[in-house]
Amino acid sequence: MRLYMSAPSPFVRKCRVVAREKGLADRIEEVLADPYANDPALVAANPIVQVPALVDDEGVVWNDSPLICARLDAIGSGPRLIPEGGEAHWRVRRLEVLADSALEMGVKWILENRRPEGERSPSWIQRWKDGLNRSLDALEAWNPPADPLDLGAIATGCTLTWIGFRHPDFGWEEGRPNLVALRDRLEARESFAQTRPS
Ligand SMILES: N[C@@H](CCC(=O)N[C@@H](CS)C(=O)NCC(=O)O)C(=O)O
Repeated sequence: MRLYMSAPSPFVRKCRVVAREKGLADRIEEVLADPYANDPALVAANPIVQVPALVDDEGVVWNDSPLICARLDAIGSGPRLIPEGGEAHWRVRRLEVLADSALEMGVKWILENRRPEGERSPSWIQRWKDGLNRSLDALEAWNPPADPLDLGAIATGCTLTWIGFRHPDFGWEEGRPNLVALRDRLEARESFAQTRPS
């Protein structure tokens, strides 16, 4: 399999962590591709021109980190990161959506800042910041467990580290001790240590 990736992408990181946790790292070739430069290999593989994109051994393209992570969870070994049934299944998926949505707001904030001077919208930036703060408060109240590991916690960990990486002055840790503890426990895992954003 081939995973198109960029080193800083938190959505990519979710997939790389899952690949390692599920014993699939040796079966996946990680290929660097810059979506914003319309990397030709990525354009050819993925019509959406986003990373992550997974091309499996049959040449089938899998887009979007939730779908890719679910696929890797299904075909890999070890305990399921998305419980297969019952309320536990939906809890993990809801948590993943909340963590990914927080991340999306952090990404929109970055992209708005990358617009040329004069095209940036302070009101949109404020909206993304407020949304990010509210989502992080919801995650803090949720207080996801790090053990047993699941995809909701992985998504939350990837979001937290990326927010600190891209928005170092935002100070997300302030008043969120549960999330700080979760981040620290997850980052101590080998799968997280091998995939830190750079
Ligand atoms: N919902 C997607 C989001 C992926 C995403 O936003 N990737 C960014 C990099 S972090 C990207 O490729 N952006 C290029 C673009 O949107 O043109 C997922 O979960 O995989």
